[in-house]
Amino acid sequence: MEQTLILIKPDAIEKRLTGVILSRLEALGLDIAGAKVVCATEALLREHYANLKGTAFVDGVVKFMMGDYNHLPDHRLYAFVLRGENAIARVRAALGATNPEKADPWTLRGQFGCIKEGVMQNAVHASGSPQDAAREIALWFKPEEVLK
Ligand code: IDP
Ligand code: MG
Repeated sequence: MEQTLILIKPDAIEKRLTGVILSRLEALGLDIAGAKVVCATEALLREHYANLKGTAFVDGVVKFMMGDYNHLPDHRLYAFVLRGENAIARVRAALGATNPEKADPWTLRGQFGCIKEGVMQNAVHASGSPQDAAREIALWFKPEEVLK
């Protein structure tokens, strides 16, 4: 059984899409094994996106993830651990491509994402590999916050 980290991003929170996104992922047969509201610090986000270090867009991504491009009263993100057979690949397929303008129209990013001010506002994060999932779940959740 695989686990994957999901983050509902500020654009989706602002548009009140959290329930829609979760329900689409639950419909894949995945279970919620962890759930929390997180006011992410810049340090946490830079650690989460360590693979983007040195790119021209990392600062914009971090600002976006802190809600700077949306109308939110705080830095909240909604974090989930979902689990199920082949959860990582199946959730990524449901999300679609990173660039919402290139994502297939039946995917979450294709339907709900957009590019604004040069920043990809792509609604939801999901781990890309088992190694990423393990690293990201440990970053966002304490062990006792995730069902065994
Ligand atoms: P992913 O979210 O599909 O796994 P990553 O390559 O891990 O994509 O990049 C993380 C996030 O950084 C993306 O979701 C997107 O918000 C942003 N990003 C990725 N590539 C670009 C780019 O070329 N320009 C602007 N933002 C990008
Ligand atoms: Mg990624």
